Amino acid sequence: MVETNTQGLTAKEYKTDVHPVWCPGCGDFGVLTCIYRMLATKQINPDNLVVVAGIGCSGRLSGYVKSYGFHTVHGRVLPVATGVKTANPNLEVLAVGGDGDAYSIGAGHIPHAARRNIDVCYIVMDNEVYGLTKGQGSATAPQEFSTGTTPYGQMDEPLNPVAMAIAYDIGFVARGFSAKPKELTDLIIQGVEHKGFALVEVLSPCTTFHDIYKPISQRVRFIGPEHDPTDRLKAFQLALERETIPLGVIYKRERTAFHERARKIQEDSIQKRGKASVDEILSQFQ
Ligand SMILES: Cc1ncc(C[n+]2csc(CCOP(=O)(O)OP(=O)(O)O)c2C)c(N)n1
Ligand code: SF4
Repeated sequence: MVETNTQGLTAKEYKTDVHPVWCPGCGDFGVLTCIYRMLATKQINPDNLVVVAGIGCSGRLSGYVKSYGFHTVHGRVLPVATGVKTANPNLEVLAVGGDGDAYSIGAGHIPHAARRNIDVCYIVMDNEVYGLTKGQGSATAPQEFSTGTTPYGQMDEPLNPVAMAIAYDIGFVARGFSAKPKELTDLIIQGVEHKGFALVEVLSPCTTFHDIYKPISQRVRFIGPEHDPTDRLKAFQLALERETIPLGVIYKRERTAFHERARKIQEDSIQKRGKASVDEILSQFQ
């Protein structure tokens, strides 16, 4: 059980002294605000919180939250978050990063985090571009998006992260929009409360290299109460929708988390073979 505090911290009190270096209007500001609000709502003790961040503009986020932080190498958020949570399951572990970090270089880690069902909420700030390196197309960039390195548009088709997440059977899959902070805060709260791996895919536009606020705002819609997120086929239908961009909890499945299974295996093996020190185990191989 993750420890909470009773000190009544406000959202503002989760800010650090480091001022965000993001460009004016960057969607990541909205995501950061929602994270502060989630932390205040849940009264998470900063001493008990670890924010693991990828590389990119979005990766700066770990420096802005009063917590332990780990600014990893590019695309390695999930392995680090898995290690932190497994070593100390009492910690609340938030993983954050961009679409380049998550769905390009780091994409290979997602199915395994899903299989293991690590108890980590992963917030991906998807701006369809590599912001930090000045605007190359990422794995979610639409084909018509031309950049300095791809002046005739993207050669590859974009990934659909929500469909991919449902296919990998991630236990909590939601999509939010940085310009809808009330709803996004609620999604992040639900993602953190989910006991297992949660992916909150956030449309978080890059105002400098790929400003898609307007077209996104015109297409988003909130999923109604008629949607049953435990229905995987219906979840796929929402993920594949093209006319609009559905926002909300798209897919849910409860199952045992990785650290719980690891503990069970540990207990079973102690019961079967007894406790031994590392030295005693190593001595068997000498
Ligand atoms: C191994 C490695 N390859 C490439 C880079 C260069 N690099 C830094 S950030 C980045 C992409 C960032 O894009 P994204 O994850 O979408 O984050 P954003 O800046 O858009 O928030 C790349 C390719 C790197 N730092 N490390
Ligand atoms: S370059 Fe784009 S993603 Fe990076 S801080 Fe500026 S607006 Fe945000």
